[in-house]
Amino acid sequence: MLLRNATLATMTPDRPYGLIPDGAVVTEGERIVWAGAAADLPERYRTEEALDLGGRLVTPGLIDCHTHIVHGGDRAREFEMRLEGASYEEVARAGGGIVSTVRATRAASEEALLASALPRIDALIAEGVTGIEVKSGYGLDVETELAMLRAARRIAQVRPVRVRTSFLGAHALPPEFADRHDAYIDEVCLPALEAAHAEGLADAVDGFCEGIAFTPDQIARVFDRARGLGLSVKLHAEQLSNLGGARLAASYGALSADHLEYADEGDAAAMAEAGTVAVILPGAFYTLRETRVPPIAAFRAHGVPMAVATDCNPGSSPMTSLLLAMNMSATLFRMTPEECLAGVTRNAARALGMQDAGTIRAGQRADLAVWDVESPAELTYRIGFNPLWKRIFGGRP
Ligand code: DI6
Ligand code: FE
Repeated sequence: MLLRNATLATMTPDRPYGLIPDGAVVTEGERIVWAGAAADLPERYRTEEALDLGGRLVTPGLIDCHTHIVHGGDRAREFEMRLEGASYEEVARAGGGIVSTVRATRAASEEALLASALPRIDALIAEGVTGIEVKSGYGLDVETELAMLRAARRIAQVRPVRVRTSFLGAHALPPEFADRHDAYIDEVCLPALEAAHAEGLADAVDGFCEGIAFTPDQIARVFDRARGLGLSVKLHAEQLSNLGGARLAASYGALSADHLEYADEGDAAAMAEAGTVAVILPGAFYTLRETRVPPIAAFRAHGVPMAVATDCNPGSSPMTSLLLAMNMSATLFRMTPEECLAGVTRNAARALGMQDAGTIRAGQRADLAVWDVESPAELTYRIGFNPLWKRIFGGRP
C-alpha cells in the first residue's frame, strides 16, 4: 500500500519531529518498506494502490508505555468522599484506597477483568494508540496476579493493539501481610513471578519503591530474581520521596524509571549512563495535586530519553487519554511539544524494548496514526480534542 500526499512526522532523531513535508510511505504486509520525500519515491512503488492523505499528518502509532488498565472496580466513591472533605485515613477506614481495588480485582474473574478493561483500551485506540503496556499489581496473591496478566495478554487477541505486560507483584502490601513486607516478597511476590514467567505472561518486572510500598533492598531482591529469569526491569521511583529507586533501577540496566518527581541531577546522570528512559506521568501528579515537578531540565541536559504515559489506574490517574497526558506534560512540566510526541512514540517504544516501533522508517512495523492537523505541535496543544483521522495497525487501515 502506498500512502501519498502526507506530512510525515517520522520521529527519527535527525531533525525536529523527523519532519518530511511532502512525504510518502509504502507498506508491505505488516511492515514499512519505504518512507521519505515523495520526490524520491522509487519508480517501482509509483503504481501501488494508493491512499491519498490530502496533506494530513502521519505519525508513528502512539504507545502508552505505563498503565494499570486491567483492574476490578473503580474509586469514584472515594473521589466523592475526598471532595466532601474526608481525610486519607477516613477513606481507608471506609474500605477505600488501593486495598479496595485489590478486593475488587480478586473478586473479578479473568473474563470480567478483560471485559472491564476493553472500554478503556478502546478509548486509547480511538486516539491512535497501537501499543500498550499493562501491569499486574492489584492481585497481590499468586492466582490473581496471574489472572491480571492473562487478561492483559488476551487484549491483543480481541483488539488490534500490541500489548506488553509487566509483573508488578511489588506494588503494595496486601492486608493479610500487614507489616511483613519481606514475608510477602518471599511467599507471594517471588513465587508469583516464577509462575508468571513459566507461563510466558511477563515481558518485564516492575516495582513500587516508596515509603508506602517497598524499600530499595526489597526491590533489589525482586530484580535479582528477574535477572535470573532473563527479564528486563523497570521501577516506580521517586514519586513521593527520593529513596534511591532511580539509581537502583539504573544499576540493573532498567528499561525505565517512572514518575521521578523527586529525582535529582545525580539520578539523571545515572539514568543517562545506563540508557534508562524517564517515564513522565502527569496524570498522577495532577490527580494527587502534587507540587514538585520532575527534573525535566536535568533529564534534557544529561540526554535521558523521556517518555510520556497515562499511568491509567483507578486511584491516582483515572485517565485514558494519551493526548491529554501530552498536553499536561507540556503545561505542567514544560516539556516541548516535540518531546511530548517523542515521548509517546520513539521513547515509549524504547521504554518497552520494542525496537520495531515508534518511528516511521523502512523495516519498522506499519503502525501509524493519520491526523487531521496541519502541524505536529497541535497534538499537544489542544485540550480534549481528538483529531485522529485514521489508524493503521500492522499495515491495515
Ligand atoms: N503509584 C501510584 O500513584 C499508583 N500506583 C503506583 O505505583 C497508585 C495506585 C492506586 O492508588 O491504585
Ligand atoms: Fe503506575
